[in-house]
Amino acid sequence: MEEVYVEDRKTIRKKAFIFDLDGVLVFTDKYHYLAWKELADRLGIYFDETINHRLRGVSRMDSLEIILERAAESYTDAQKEAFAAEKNETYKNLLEKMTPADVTREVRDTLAQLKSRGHKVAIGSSSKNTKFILKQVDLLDVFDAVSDGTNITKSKPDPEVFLKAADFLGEEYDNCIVVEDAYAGVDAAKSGNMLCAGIGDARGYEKTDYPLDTFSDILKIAK
Ligand code: B16
Ligand code: MG
Repeated sequence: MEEVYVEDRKTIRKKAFIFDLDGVLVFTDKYHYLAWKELADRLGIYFDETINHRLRGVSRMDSLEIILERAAESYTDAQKEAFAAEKNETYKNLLEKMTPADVTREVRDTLAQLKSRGHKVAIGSSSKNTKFILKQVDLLDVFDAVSDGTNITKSKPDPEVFLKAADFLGEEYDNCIVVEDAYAGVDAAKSGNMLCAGIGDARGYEKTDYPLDTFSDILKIAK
């Protein structure tokens, strides 16, 4: 009897959605680029848009390591910490320019629709600036939970950020659908035993369960 009840409850349970931030809800890669470029130029290290693309979904320190691949000298951990802090200062000054107009009507309406259909929604982002960005674009109150770079020890492709988001929501992992734009994020979702919808770069990735042509396509998979 108990087993039937549990099974029934599972089948009627609404999926929860966990959204990556950068590249899905907002587009801050241009600001990351400008901030890393300023640092790289000061250090005399070559940096371009192609290298910047490799930084998508990757943590701040891992991003720095990618940039330093082209450095002529090696740096101490203390110097690397200082470089990352310097970049973040520049980046945060650029983020100050963001306003609610940086989130499309399509994104806002889709999130509202999901919530009105009874789905929980959370953020799963590598960024330590997540709450600052959400505040700038007036999305902070929309989410039931926020898991970000401040509450994890391992960044994507490790699933920790998404597992924490599910824990914060009180959801089982296999009842969550992650929405991602980066390969590292899709890998993280899949190794966390979650379903994954892919937009942008991740749309064509073979590990993506639901390719999205446009953000509102999420409503087609919201059951
Ligand atoms: P921060 P996401 C990621 O955000 C960005 O895609 C990635 O480029 C950045 O290095 C990372 O956040 C860390 O950001 O320096 O602000 O802590 O895509 O996981 O939302
Ligand atoms: Mg992303």
